[in-house]
Amino acid sequence: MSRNPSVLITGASGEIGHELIAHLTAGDAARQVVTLDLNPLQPELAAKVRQQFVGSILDTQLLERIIAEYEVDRVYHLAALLSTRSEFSPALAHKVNVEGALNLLEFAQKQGESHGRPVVFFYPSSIAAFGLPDLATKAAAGKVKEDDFNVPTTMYGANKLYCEHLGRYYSRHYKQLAAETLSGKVDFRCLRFPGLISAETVPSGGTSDYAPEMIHAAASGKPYDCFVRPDTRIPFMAMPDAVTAILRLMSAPREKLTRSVYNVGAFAPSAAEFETVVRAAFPMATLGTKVDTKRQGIVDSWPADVDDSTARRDWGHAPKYDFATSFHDYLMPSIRKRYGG
Ligand code: AKB
Repeated sequence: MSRNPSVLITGASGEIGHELIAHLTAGDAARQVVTLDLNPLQPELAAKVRQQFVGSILDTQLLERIIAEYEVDRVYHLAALLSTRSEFSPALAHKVNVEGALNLLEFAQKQGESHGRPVVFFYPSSIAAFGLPDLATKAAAGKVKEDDFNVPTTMYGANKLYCEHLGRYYSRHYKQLAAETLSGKVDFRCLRFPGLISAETVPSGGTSDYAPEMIHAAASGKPYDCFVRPDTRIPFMAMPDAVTAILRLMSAPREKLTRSVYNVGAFAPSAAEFETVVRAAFPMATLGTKVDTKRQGIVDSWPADVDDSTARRDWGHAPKYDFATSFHDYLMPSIRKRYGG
């Protein structure tokens, strides 16, 4: 039983978890990290963490066991089914994305009541929480603010938007009719991520996956047909900037934060602009377009870009990589090493 302040990361074997573990376990600020995922961590990551639990966020007995063994004061709840997979299994998506998040918020509440300190809780929302009604409105809207167009068209987007409200409830209104004040034990902090691009992992089950899929396919010499139109435009971010944004938000003084949920952006190229830079990097790549009209409809409902001025003002969001440097300085060195060439 370890009563040292610990960090719990759910979905730790996923894209964001992969990079987050490396940051949280490095240097003098290293924290004791405990992970929970359906899939075991890769050995090099497993070696960095205090303990990995292989199991489900729906297993409340397992969560009770973690509460009994660890004193958690930070939760990074990354486990989720992404947008495309959620559309094929909407009831399962609700269980995992909503009931799972509720389980972790209850976990954090119990921990906060037990050790008396607020549990800082990170929750990754998504541009999928937005719903633009048509392409003309999307084009006219440009950079969308957090509170505009909150009408998601996917189960995943509805899950994300509702969990944003759940988190705000636990932070500010939890059991508001109880005799004693029980709210405030969870310090809920949330980022609405754009599409994320990692050099280390290829996402699965997302609808923004066309960009990372194109890059990794070209680098590995595989033909790839992009499933959205060339003019399709949504915001993206390099994975290192996503992790930096998480760490900056989580370490910001609570009094600096004017909201629980923040937009964060970096660059917003069209699919055609992605293809141009991929072709320039991999001239032999076999790239085409084969529009999946249903997945296209999802991406068309997402904003062309986001207004992240509040994040920049409140806690210093400042992505290191723009479109060009994300490709040339971040992706290409790692991808060439990974695939050779
Ligand atoms: C997805 O495509 O579902 C995710 C997202 C944009 O949240 N990458």
